[in-house]
Amino acid sequence: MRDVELRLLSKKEIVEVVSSSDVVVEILDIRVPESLRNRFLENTALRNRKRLILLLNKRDLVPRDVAREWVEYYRSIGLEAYAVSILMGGLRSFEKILREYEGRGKIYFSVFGAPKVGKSSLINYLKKKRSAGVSKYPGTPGYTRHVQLYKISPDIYFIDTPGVLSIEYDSLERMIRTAPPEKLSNPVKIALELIRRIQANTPGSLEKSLGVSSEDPEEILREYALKRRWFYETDKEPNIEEASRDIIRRYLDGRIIYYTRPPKRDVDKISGEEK
Ligand SMILES: Nc1nc2c(ncn2[C@@H]2O[C@H](COP(=O)(O)OP(=O)(O)OP(=O)(O)O)[C@@H](O)[C@H]2O)c(=O)[nH]1
Ligand SMILES: [Mg+2]
Repeated sequence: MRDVELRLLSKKEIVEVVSSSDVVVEILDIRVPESLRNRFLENTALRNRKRLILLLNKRDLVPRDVAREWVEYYRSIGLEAYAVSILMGGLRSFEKILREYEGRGKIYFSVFGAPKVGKSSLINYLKKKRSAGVSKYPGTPGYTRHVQLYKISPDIYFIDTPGVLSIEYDSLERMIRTAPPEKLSNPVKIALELIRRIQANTPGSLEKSLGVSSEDPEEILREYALKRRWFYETDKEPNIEEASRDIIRRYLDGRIIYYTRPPKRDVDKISGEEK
């Protein structure tokens, strides 16, 4: 059932699009960037000596210091990263990069990212901003026929990929992002794990966002269903499935405050001790 409509990029397609581009943009959700990184894409870009840019999007959903910590973290491991908010038009750093390339001949940017990180929003934003130069060319030599090319200025082209990146290392994010909440077959199990993560990373958030006071994840689901007056028709018990779907939806659209922080680098560890 799941995954039917989702078109995942194959490794072959990733390699093809990366080879056809000069700059590779990987969009991540700044709330959970590590869960959504795609190492295959990053390695392919770096191995092919392409400029790799991480756009940590949805900056508006996290506190300023958290955004800064993530940017510093990625820079500390040698990656070029910027915190942006495509929705709010907060893209100054990225637009500066685009300007660097103006007038230097044709340049191709490709945009990748897991589902719902903001890939289409970025392309739409850039197209609108430069509406005078917008045109769309389906398929050009070297790309798969589904790849689309957008011209956003006389020299700058964006390659829009026909699918999304697979989420390699986080099965919870994979489940949440590959089907709409109403189609999930096990929403309760997913919501319970999500609640545990929210409690561990942003304590106090569920109380604030949902108005629940329970601590136990299953109790939270019951309490929230009661509060919203969602009951099963059969036995009139609180409908925890509906509550689960609602919580998943609220996480996706940012109505629940939830974000992670970068791993702390262990300063006490003697360097070279572990590899
Ligand atoms: N809060 C916030 N939401 C954003 C931002 N950028 C995009 N979104 C929202 O994130 C959702 C997904 O955006 P899309 O542009 O459709 O994401 P996508 O990566 O193209 O998604 P798929 O095509 O499904 O893979 C939309 O509801 C956007 O409005 C942002 O900077 N902040
Ligand atoms: Mg899209």
